[in-house]
Amino acid sequence: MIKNWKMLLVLTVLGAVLIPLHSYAVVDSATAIGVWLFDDGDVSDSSGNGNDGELINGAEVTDGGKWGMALSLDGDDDYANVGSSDTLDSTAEEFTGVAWVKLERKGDPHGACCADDHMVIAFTTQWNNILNVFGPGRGGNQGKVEVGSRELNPRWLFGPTAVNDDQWHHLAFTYDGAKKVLYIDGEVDIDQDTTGAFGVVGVDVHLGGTPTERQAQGLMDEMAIFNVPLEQADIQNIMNDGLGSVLGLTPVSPLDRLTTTWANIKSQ
Ligand SMILES: [Ca+2]
Ligand SMILES: [Ca+2]
Repeated sequence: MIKNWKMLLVLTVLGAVLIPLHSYAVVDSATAIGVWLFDDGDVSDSSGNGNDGELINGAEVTDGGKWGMALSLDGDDDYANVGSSDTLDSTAEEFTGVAWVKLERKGDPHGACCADDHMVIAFTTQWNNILNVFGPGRGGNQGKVEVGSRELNPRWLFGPTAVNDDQWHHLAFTYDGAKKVLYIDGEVDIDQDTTGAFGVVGVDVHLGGTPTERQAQGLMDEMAIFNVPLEQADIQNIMNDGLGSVLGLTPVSPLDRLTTTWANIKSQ
């Protein structure tokens, strides 16, 4: 009886181990310009492009991420500065920015409408290629997500869904030269006809805030920038399986997993 039970468990585990392998590396990792997983306790770039970031004003990398560790931000002055690089420069018409966010509801606004927003990804300081969550200065629109860029027409737009509920939400902003699309938790929140090319050369990339305003309050994880517009299915794969798996950055040997699993079963 016990033997049968163990065999059933082994077969179940075999299936669970082998079937997900098909979902690995479904997005071409060469299209990822910067990938920040925070799992090494810092803002190192896993894309291979060397776009490592620096923690500013006390920003930390902590446990409690959506996957492993995450960027932790105090809502006061924290952010991460990735800086600029040849690979981050863009004069093209294609872009994707993705992030998991777990944002708190901020208190009373301190300054102008936008100063208390939660910036997620931005090429600042001219509000290029932004993924931004509205703060208390936005009144009834607090918590809604804004995407866009100064060079585009129209420039920016926010959608109907609020995300500042201290729960994890997956955000993705894509632009393909004809439309800008915002996905929240894998579903379309904005789909707007848009034209224009990016003109961000030598512009610093900031995560979780900017040097002067819009410093987010909460956690961010699995952040990345791509030089292509990802499809909805890609976004959903990233959300469900994690960037490391979808980009093939964290390959797991099935043999290692089986050996470990079998050892665990035998020891019971
Ligand atoms: Ca601080
Ligand atoms: Ca992480």
